[in-house]
Amino acid sequence: MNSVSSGSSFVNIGERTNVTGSAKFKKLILAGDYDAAVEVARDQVENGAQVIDVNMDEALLDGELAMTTFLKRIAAEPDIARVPVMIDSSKWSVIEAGLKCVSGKPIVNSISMKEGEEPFLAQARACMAYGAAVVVMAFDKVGQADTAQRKIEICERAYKLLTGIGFPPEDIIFDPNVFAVATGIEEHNRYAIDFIEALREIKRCCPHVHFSGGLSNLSFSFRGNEPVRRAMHSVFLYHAIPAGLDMAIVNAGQLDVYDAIDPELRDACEDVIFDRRPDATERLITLAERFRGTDAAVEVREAAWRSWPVRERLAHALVKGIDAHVVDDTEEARHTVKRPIEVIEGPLMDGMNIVGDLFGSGKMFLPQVVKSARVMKKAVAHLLPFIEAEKVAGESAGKGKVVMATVKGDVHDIGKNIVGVVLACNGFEVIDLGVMTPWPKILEAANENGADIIGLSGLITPSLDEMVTVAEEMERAGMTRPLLIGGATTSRAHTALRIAPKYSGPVIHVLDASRAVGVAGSLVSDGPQRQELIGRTASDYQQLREQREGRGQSDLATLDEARSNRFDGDGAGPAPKPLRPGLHTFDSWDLADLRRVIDWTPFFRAWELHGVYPAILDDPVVGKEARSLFHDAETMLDQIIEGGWLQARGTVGLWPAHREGDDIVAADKRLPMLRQQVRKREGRPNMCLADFIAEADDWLGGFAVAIHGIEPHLERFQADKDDYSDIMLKSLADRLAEAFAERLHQHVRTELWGYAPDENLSNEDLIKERYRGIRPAPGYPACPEHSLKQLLMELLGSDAAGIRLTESFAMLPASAVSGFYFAHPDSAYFGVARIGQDQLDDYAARRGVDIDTAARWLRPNLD
Ligand code: B12
Repeated sequence: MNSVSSGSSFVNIGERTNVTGSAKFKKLILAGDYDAAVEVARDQVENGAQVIDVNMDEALLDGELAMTTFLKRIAAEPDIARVPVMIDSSKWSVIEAGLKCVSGKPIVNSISMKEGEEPFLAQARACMAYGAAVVVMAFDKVGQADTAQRKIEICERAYKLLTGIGFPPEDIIFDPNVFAVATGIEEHNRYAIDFIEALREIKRCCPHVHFSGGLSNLSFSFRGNEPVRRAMHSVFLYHAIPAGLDMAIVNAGQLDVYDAIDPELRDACEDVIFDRRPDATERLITLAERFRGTDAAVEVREAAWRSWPVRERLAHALVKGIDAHVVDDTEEARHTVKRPIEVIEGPLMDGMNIVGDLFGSGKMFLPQVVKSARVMKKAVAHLLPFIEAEKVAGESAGKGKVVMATVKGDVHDIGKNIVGVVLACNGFEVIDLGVMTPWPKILEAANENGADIIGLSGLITPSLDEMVTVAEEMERAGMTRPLLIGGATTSRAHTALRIAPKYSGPVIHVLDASRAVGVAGSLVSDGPQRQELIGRTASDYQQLREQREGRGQSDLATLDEARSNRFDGDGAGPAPKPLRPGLHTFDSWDLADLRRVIDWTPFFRAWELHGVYPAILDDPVVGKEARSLFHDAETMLDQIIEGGWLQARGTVGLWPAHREGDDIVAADKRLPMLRQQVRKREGRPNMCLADFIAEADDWLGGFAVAIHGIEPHLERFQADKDDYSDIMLKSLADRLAEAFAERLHQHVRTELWGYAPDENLSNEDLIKERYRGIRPAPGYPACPEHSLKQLLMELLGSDAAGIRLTESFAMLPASAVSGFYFAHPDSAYFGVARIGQDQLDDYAARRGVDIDTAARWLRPNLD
């Protein structure tokens, strides 16, 4: 339940497939439009419902018929049928009819003791016979339980009766009745707090049970005021979940992040829920009017800070990342100084210094810094025309100038952009040349702008060579300015061994954005720290080189020896013939479907928030920022999906294949694979992907996926100086690309190849790769040579997922993944690691290229 930030295993029960709660659903069912009604269910599941509540209690309907028709229809939809159904009716006959036609474990909503204990137990026995869990309402012959004491007393009695007939306690879900609060009737004031208190006590005295509740009742007196209802529900859940509430019937999309709710409204809701003051209802009613028709969670209120002096307002806006007033405030500040540049040098830089200090001391996190940068950029953009009008040439607003670029052949730039933003926040002027930048352009830009530093970025290994080229060209041009190296594929070792020796100026590898500021700061300072850093790094790198020279390389087996120690998987026989061999193209895979299988942990890592999702949302240090970032990500995903911003295109091929030595021959194309050569312990094979393919009559799959359509949106964000949204969209597109690779692989296993038709895995299982088969990608350690992408694309046809390869075999669009499918039951990932000259020669011959080219492509595996 991320939207209310509990991070627990809370379950949302979708409430739209209920004729009593949804006018739209009722209309569809009354009209017999079951196709459209099924879509309502799908929509719920896509929007995060983990159970769907189905209710057909409508006087004009044959409830039993409607229930069974609908349940049968959704049972035939795999993406809906994977979530349990809650059969909801006040009529037992409708429930029983429903129980007869659900597969999987159903939940009955509900039974109670309102007719007495005997009928209650009879219904419970019937549920038990169907293996169903039951919602037990706190209701007896006297009526619905309203006080904490009555709730506890009824639930305890029901628990004893149910466990007495052998009903599994973990299948009991108590609903202790959520009633409306803030109704103006004094007796209602304790309804919410009584519910929460009762949960705690029932949980204690009835072990293993679960709790559910219908949330909409709570805010009934605020009908028509959605923002206030959402806030009340979110606040209520925030407190009820830790007390034991496991699930609730709720529209998951209509909850707010607790921390993002306007504090005044949040307090007022808490006053009501906890019955904290006699005038709580009155105050909430008064306040509610202010929020009618607004979005309480995101509204940036005109708070006290708006009356502060302009310098302080600017600092506050920068630190908090609020851009709503920054242009007005900058304009006001401009009138208080002689020259517009002084606004930048004065209040704006003061604000950014605070941001830099907070980030440097770990009190502020990257997403906040990026939001601050957006405010700064807007302010500077407003001032620029005035500064230019003054025509004072050669003036720089910052500490120093950095020219940054992702090198030729490489396409990814999230990391570089983050570094750029962080440097800009710390007073540097950053000239970002974007991606696929050839070296002449980098040198030219550095000269033209009088840059103090050049920074290079690269994601894939071929970029390492390109960085060496840039260093060589800087040397040839007689440059002396420092060269910074960064990006996922770079390392201190590669920088020391290969790049630094080519350039006599300072060369420094920078691990991440937070370190970039210190390094760049020292490099532009006049003080001793510049020489200190340069000297320290140079001797550090020298030491590394000496160590490498002195150190004997790990012992390699000869290629022949490695081959005779191959992995023998032939016992398993060839893979089954795919149900649908050949090529399959998907022009626009449903993004809402992909959203469900996103692996969020790398998303947070990209924003330098370290931790595993979902636990990160509750992390004591970064939890608050993680929740806020996640909220923004979810909001943008809604926009991406609803606005059709992006398209997921994919191609799959399933080809007859066989092994010839270390080559895989698929559909007559030879794919040379690399074999581990590092000597292994006794009994450990020297692996090669070809080992997973039989010598005859086997099958190999291949795929490419890409997320298209990002450019106009990035352009819009760039025009709006909005780095935060720019980086957010790119990182979401990457997540969607990876989710698509995961989802397509699942589709292949269960349907296209079909060797695992009954596989039914949760997202966590998918992330942990608990399935048969692997999908190594060219560039990943089992298959490290990037040029195989060329062969893969040829196999996949002329327009595989609309992907184009650069000269370094990077894929465009940037959010793209491609790889091979192996179905062998023992197939597993491994790293090829270092190979010998014998394998290099052999590979060059098999791949049909000269040794130099092969050596260039395999450089990281040769060192
Ligand atoms: C997420 C991810 C993806 C995502 C998105 C990539 C991205 N965001 O850039 C997707 C799914 C699209 C992807 C695809 C591929 N990936 Co990938 N991917 C990763 C992963 C897991 C994380 C990269 C990431 O986003 N990090 C977060 C960002 C913010 O960090 P960053 O880019 O490193 O930047 C930070 C620092 O490096 C530094 N920095 C960066 N630039 C600069 C510049 C300067 C001047 C300075 C000072 C500092 C600096 O500061 C940044 C902020 O802290 C890495 C593995 C890993 N753990 O690094 C593999 C990895 C980068 N991918 C890899 C590969 C091979 C691929 C593919 C080729 C696979 C394929 N065949 O499909 C494709 C290529 C895509 C393409 N378009 O061509 C390899 C690359 C190594 C190699 N052998 O070439 C890696 C290292 C995995 C591995 N272990 O093999 N990938």
